[in-house]
Amino acid sequence: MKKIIALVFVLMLIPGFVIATPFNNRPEEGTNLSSLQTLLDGVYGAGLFDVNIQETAAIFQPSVAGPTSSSFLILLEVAGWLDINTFGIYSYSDPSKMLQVFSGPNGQGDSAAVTFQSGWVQLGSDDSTRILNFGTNFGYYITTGAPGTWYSEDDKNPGGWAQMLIYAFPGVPNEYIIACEDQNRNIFSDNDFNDMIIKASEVKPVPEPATMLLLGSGLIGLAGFARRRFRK
Ligand SMILES: [Ca+2]
Ligand SMILES: [Ca+2]
Ligand SMILES: [Ca+2]
Repeated sequence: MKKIIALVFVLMLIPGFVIATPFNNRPEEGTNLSSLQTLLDGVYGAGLFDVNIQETAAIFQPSVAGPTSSSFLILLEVAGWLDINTFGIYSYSDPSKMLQVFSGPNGQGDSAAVTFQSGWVQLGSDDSTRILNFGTNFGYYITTGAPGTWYSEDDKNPGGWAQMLIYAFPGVPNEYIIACEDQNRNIFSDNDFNDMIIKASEVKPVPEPATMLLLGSGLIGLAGFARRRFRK
C-alpha cells in the first residue's frame, strides 16, 4: 500500500506527467468550425452536435474486450486533397505501427472494419494487412498532401497543434466523430476541420488521468482509514 501511495505522489510531482498523458486540451482555440457545424447539422439535424463541445481523449480502444472489431465510415471529405488523404489507426504502445483504414481514393460513404485479436490488428478478414503486437489502445492518424502525418495526440503534431477534433455521438454509446484538419496548422491552415470527417463505432476512450488521480486519492483515504483502525 505504501509503495502505491508513494508512486502516486511521485507521479503527481513530475511536471511532465500531465503533459505525457494521451489527453488533449479542449476545446481547441483558433479554429474555424462554422462549416463543420453546418455539415454535421446537415447530416444529423440541427442542434445534435455542438462543434465547441470536444472530447479530450486522444487514445481509444475497442468498446468490447477480447476478439472484436471496430468500424469506421467516411462521412464527408471537403478538401482539395480528398483523393490523397489517408486515415488509419496507430498503436499507442508503438506509434510506428500504423494500420491504414482508408486510402486516398476511398471517399464519402466508404466503410471498413478493423479486427482486434490477441494483440494483433488487421482490416476485416484480410490477413495480409495484419500487424502483430499492436495492442488494443490506439490513436488516429491522417497522412495528407501537406505533406505530413497528423495524429489525434496533439503532442505528436508540429508545434503541438490539434489536427483532429473528436466528438462523442450524443445518445449513442461508443460512437465518435473524428474531424480532421489536413493542412499543417504550425505553418498555414484554414482550420476548418472538415477535410476528412470519420464516424468511428465500437470504440471507447482509454480512462481519463483524472480517474487515476481519484483512484490515488481513494488509496490515500483508505490508507488513512487503515492507520486510524490500527491505532485503536
Ligand atoms: Ca478520399
Ligand atoms: Ca482544412
Ligand atoms: Ca476543408
